[in-house]
Amino acid sequence: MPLRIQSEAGLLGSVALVVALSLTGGAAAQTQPNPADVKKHETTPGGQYQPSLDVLGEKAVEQPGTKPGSPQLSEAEFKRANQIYFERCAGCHGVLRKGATGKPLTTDVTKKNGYEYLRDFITYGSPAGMPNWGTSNELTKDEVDLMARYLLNDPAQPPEFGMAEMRASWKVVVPVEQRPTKQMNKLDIDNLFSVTLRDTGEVALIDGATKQIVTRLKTGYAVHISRISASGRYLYVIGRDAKINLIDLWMETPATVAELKVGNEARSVETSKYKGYEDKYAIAGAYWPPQYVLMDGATLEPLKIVSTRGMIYDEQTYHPEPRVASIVASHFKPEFLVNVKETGKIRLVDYSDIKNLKETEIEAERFLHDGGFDSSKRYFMVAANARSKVAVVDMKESRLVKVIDTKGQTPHPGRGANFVHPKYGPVWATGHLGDETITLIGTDPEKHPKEAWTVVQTLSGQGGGSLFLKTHPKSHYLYVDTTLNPEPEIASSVAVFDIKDLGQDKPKYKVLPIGEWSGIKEGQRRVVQGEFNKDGTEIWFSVWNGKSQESAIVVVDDQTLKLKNVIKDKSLVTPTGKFNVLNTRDDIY
Ligand code: DHE
Repeated sequence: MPLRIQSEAGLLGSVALVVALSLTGGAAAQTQPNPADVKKHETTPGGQYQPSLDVLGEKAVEQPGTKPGSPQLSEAEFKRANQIYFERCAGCHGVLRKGATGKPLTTDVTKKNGYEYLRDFITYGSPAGMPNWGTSNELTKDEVDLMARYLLNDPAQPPEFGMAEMRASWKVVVPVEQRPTKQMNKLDIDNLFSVTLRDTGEVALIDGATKQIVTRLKTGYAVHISRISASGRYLYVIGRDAKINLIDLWMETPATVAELKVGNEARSVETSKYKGYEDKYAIAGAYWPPQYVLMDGATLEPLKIVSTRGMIYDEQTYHPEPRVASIVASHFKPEFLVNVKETGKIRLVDYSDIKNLKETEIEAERFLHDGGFDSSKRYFMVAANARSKVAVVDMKESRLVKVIDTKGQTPHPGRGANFVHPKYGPVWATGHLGDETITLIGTDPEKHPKEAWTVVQTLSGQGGGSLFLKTHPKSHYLYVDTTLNPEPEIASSVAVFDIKDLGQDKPKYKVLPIGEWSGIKEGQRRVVQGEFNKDGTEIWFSVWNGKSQESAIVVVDDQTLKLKNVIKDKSLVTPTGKFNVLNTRDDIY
């Protein structure tokens, strides 16, 4: 009997997208299927770019009892399987296995499908996005077997993280009254870059003019992003372990002045920017537990925790673990905009009265992820990535403007890129993980009402796997990375479009071989996230290599598109995101 491997939709949902792999052996014995069919099941860049909840995987959780008929796992096997589940599977299938971008893996579903079905599905993956864990050798045969058995048992319940845990983690390293009252160093703070050193759990502060590393600071595990307070004095850095470091840039040598953990897994942090509330509050969003936390801006004292559990915006069914994705601070009102991924709701949190907290809940689209403002900062554009849509919110009127189909697959804008198009006026741009499309959306309802909130143009870049694109008000170039493209040459270079030429048919781009310019010969040399200096005259790219390999930051002259500097240092391990103080503070992108 031939063994059949189904796509995710076919296996666990109702849509029958069945891909038969012509196997000759019996169902229990695995033999080699047709290589062309295996190829079809290989993971795409979008499939690879899913949350890995490593920190949660490390947490000790109670092993649920084995139900009659379910395979028994030893304590060691359960621990290992649980760790693999959180690192590899929970990002899509949910911490509680109730489904997110991937289908549910609760036992009512897994038991119906059975051990062999699960084993083969994990081995080969599916064209619908399930990675081919076995054939890619990411999991061994034994690990695949273990995971299939683990999934036939009830899910584990990871711990909550409430006020008691938060306060226990809270440290004020330097009390406010002992901090400087003026800037004590000679740094040009506006031109500092906070650089994520992902795998060492540090940020490096690099001077934008001299390109010297001012200092390196220990932060949370697999540190993720940096944000800057409205005054430019405080830097907030969050790690994937939900640890926030508050760094005072006024100190003689900038250092951490407070720390807090807001959960077990988190990705986003932001600070109040509305007039009268500068540096007053901070907010962080967690993946687990699903919640956001309002904090005192100068000490990180946790003030209020708000759960994001609730109903999915359209189906109105309960979701037990909707993660908090990007957060931005409004320039129009004392509000934070919080994107709740799985429920597809955007919550505008009014921080003017935290005791009597008011929220405006906007129905947007599921799988909200990253986004940024338009150039007027009145509108916020956020990608609902797994739905290939962008939702637009009017920050002045606190309402949804529109949900737009991006005409590409899996948009990933970072904060996006704003510029004035020669034909269509002001636009905001996003690249895509799933294909080469770069989508330009009109953002000026006053002077360009016909173009506003429609896709005015799509450009073709180097390929899929794009994470970030960037320009600057003073630049006439649009830079697009392709970090996760499977072709090494494409992943290690960026495409540059001349904005002046975008009125032509099929605009062409130049390729900057950033990886080659870095002089690094080993490794994958993935090029990621362009960031401008404060004057908008140069753009910095990270050359992101393995932890034990050499990495670098390559600086490009924006006028000439020529190499300007290569920043290398033994301590620059896995640099990824770079956050220029001025551009991050003022939302210039
Ligand atoms: Fe990020 C932003 C989530 C993997 C570098 N990333 C964001 C934001 C979210 C997010 C929700 C928006 C924050 C905001 O604006 O408030 N990132 C996730 C994930 O869930 C994911 C896919 C997997 C995971 O387990 O974390 C993930 N991110 C990565 C990386 O692998 C990257 C490329 C390298 C790294 O350092 O981890 C990466 N993410 C970034 C960067 C930003 C970001 C540089 C901010 C971009 C900006 O211009 O502001």
